[in-house]
Amino acid sequence: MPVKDPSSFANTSDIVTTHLHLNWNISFQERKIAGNVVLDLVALKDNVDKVVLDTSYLDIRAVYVNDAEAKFDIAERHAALGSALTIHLAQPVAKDTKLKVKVDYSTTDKCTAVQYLEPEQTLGKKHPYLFSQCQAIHARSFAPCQDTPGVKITYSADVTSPLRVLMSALHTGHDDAGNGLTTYHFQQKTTMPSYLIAIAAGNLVGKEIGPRSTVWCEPEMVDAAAWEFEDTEKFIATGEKLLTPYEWGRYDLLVLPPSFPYGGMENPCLTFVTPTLVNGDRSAVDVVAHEISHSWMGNLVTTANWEHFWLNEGWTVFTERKILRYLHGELERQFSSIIGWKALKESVKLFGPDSPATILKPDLSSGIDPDDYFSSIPYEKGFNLLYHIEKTVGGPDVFEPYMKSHVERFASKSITTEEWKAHLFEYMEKNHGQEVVDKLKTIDFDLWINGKGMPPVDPQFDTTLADQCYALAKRWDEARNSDDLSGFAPGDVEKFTATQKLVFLERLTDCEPFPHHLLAKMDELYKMTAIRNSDVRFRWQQLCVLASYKPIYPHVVAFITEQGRMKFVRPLYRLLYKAQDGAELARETFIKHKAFYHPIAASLIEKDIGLKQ
Ligand SMILES: *[C@@H]1O[C@H](CO)[C@@H](O)[C@H](O)[C@H]1NC(C)=O
Ligand SMILES: CC(=O)N[C@H]1CO[C@H](CO)[C@@H](O)[C@@H]1O
Ligand SMILES: [Zn+2]
Repeated sequence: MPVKDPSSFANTSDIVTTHLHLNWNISFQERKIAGNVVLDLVALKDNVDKVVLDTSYLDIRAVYVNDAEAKFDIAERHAALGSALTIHLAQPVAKDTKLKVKVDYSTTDKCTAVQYLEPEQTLGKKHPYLFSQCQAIHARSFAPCQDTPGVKITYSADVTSPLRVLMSALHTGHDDAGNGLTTYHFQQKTTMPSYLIAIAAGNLVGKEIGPRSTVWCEPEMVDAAAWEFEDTEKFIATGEKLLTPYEWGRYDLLVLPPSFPYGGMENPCLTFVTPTLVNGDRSAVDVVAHEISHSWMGNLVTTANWEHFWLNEGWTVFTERKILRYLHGELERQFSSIIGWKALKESVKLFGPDSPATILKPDLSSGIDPDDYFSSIPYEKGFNLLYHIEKTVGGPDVFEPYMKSHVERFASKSITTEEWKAHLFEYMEKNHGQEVVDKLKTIDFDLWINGKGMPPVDPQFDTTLADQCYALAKRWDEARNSDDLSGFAPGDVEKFTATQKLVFLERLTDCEPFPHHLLAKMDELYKMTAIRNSDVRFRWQQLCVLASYKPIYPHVVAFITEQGRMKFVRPLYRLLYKAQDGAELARETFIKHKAFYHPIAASLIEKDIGLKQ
């Protein structure tokens, strides 16, 4: 029986979904999806007299149970969680009874899962586009369902659209539906949580990049994207070596339009990625290593509810850095971990070290929107806990076989932190005996899992690859008290990789805000404003806005209105809002471009700059 999910109304302790089928008609003109969902359910106990589903801003027309029209009611909306749809069964059913529930409905203009783009917002400018993002609790706004990661389902879909449709499933064929429409058929045979249902439709073309991988995007970008992501198969093969055979058949990538709010989303068979990764230098493909790692961590072994989200993300970051280690060595893993630590420090600072949002396993029972707690904390505090365990139990030789056992033990399940920990102890005792269990017991798990603020242990990562970046940052920090800048030259950063530039800038943002003449000099010598790598561009703009350096403001406005990745736009909006003469500019920019952003991003930015509570 699934554990209670504070972010869902579904009565999953009574009855659970096993399969979900979507019959959808897409209308770009009306900006809606209309059709029905068919749920296969099975009762877990006797005397079940209703089915409660999650919905959000849906227009529900009729409900059928085993083909007979059924009574239903829709509860008043909960601000974050949406409206419970209660379907009354004509007769109570006994344990193990199977039911087919069909709901006729359509989405509305308030749908938070789907963003519709006008042709002008796409690369080709000729066709509209739509894409979904369901994590954490938005699947309920495009289909009534038991919207909890505690329930794992297979799914299928028949989607009729004037433009090509892709989903997080295998494409099994398509038929001409007349009037210039095509019906696309999909099937996902591996069980997965509802938040991984995903769709995109638009002028999409594919280019093969590996034996099981195709890159999809608008034709204007497909060659650049195929080149950027050429290493995809290497990452998958490394994941398989480390863990278990890849289960999902295909691993395709979809490069989204610029308003996609995340770096990537691990939708099965079809990872969604931001176009900000396509830099022409393969410098940001670690996001692909991350999304591939989700094929095991998150998609196969899934969090039971959003309080244990770190089991998805902490484990995925840990696996992603293992892939880095296999391909580029331990020093690269350490370097990447240093960058993660910095992101963690910033998140803790943003929420405040005493904020409940800094807890690895936060309490969501008050009905808070899980999106409000989204940050680096589950990713990096989670990573650091696993890294600390790895060091404590004897390093990779002991830990890597355990990772595999974790996947084998929990594949196709949804688990809690407590279940994870019990298996960890069980595994170590069985394979390494009391000595290693005693080592594990030296770890203060309660403090790691339930404590606020930074992790209780400083990881002391190896700084070999960071030292040059730190040394250069130190020279600039010291130059603030000197008139002589002749010691700096373009050659200082000539041999730096994009990541080293990033770490150099990150170090500078830890210093006091810089005097403007130093920022001007740095830009003149290192051409910082012109760098296209999005992470480096972001850090440079952050450094300048922290110092209220006004020449950067127009570049910031350009960057936050040409892409909508929350990792970049949210901190820049917040900083601009606080910077000298920046508050008006931040608000004006947002109001003018609100329609550009994905609904999830827009709602959070509004909170960031005080336009909404
Ligand atoms: C989709 O639209 C067509 C044409 O209007 C209609 O016949 C069909 O029933 C619709 N499908 C669904 C699932 O609503
Ligand atoms: C999660 C869950 O099971 N919720 C509810 C489903 O309905 C029963 C009976 O009304 C409740 O007791 C559950 O709490
Ligand atoms: Zn992730």
